[in-house]
Amino acid sequence: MEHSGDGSRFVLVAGTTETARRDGISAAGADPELMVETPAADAELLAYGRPVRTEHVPVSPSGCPTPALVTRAVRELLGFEATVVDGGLAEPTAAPTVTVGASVGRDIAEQDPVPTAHGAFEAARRFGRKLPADELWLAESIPGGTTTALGVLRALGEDAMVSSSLPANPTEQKRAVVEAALEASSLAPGDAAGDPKRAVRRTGDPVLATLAGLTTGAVESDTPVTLAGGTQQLAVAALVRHGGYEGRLGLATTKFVAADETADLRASADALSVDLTVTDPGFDESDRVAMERFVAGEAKEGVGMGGALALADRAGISMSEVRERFAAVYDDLLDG
Ligand code: AAM
Repeated sequence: MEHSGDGSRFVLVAGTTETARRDGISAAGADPELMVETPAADAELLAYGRPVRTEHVPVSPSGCPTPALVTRAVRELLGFEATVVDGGLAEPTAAPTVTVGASVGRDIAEQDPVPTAHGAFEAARRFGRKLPADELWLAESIPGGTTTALGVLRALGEDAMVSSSLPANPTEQKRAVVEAALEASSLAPGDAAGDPKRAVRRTGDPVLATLAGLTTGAVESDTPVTLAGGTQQLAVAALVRHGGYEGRLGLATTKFVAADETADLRASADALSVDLTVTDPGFDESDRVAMERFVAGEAKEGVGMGGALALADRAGISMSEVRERFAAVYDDLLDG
């Protein structure tokens, strides 16, 4: 693997929320049983390019591969440094991980779903403050994560809507789950404004807590941060803003999220003063099934795909090279 040497470090926070067990809420795995393993497998794909301790390459119920394969393809082309933080994994991973004390998030309609939120936030903050890098690109993998992101946005009083790994966003189901979550914590929308740790503990997930801590720590030591991902990263931005940070925050995502009319990414990014970069891998120029599934609105984003594409673009790597490498990574794993 070549090294770009520009000091960009990619950090994947991988974890779980039992909110993903609800039928029809997520496509970040073939079924709710397999979804439990998705973040552990995504971490291995980023680190090694293949599952090692996990059994499967995550795919959606209709066969869309995990966006981790796109991020991995860019990593093979660029050679950026990558670190995985355990943001509440439910299954073992063979990827080396940094621990911050996060544990599995429970369903947000239960009481106190993320008891490790405060500790994980603070440990991640200390890590983010010291982590050597000229700039950080922060990514996530957590099935059900758009629903918990909605929970956090509502608890903070932000009216942004979230996207989905499914082509048809189950927005009504998400709203109902979030309403139940607020009720279980005796919160009205906006009650946790200015109190990000409370919001993420009561209606969020351990990955959001960890990402918010990492971002807060990084900017405290003047390391620029780009949040790599879609509307879950908007929730991270909201947490960091409600923590009092008013400086620069970047967000890099794919055109699949930007084109999702059930979420209004651009307006929400503006409202949070986030600098938005939208990338287009040109998958519509391919007739490969894996890329067609993304064009059909599946997956859309995840494991920092939009950020990886932005890094490729900045390094002058063409999207056709990225597509070629993605196809090679895919063939090696899923067709071979
Ligand atoms: C992560 N791994 C994935 C994947 N994601 N593997 C396959 N498909 C995906 N979409 P939702 O809230 O609908 O579950 O969407 C969020 C999840 O989808 C996150 O885990 C994100 O990284 C992505």
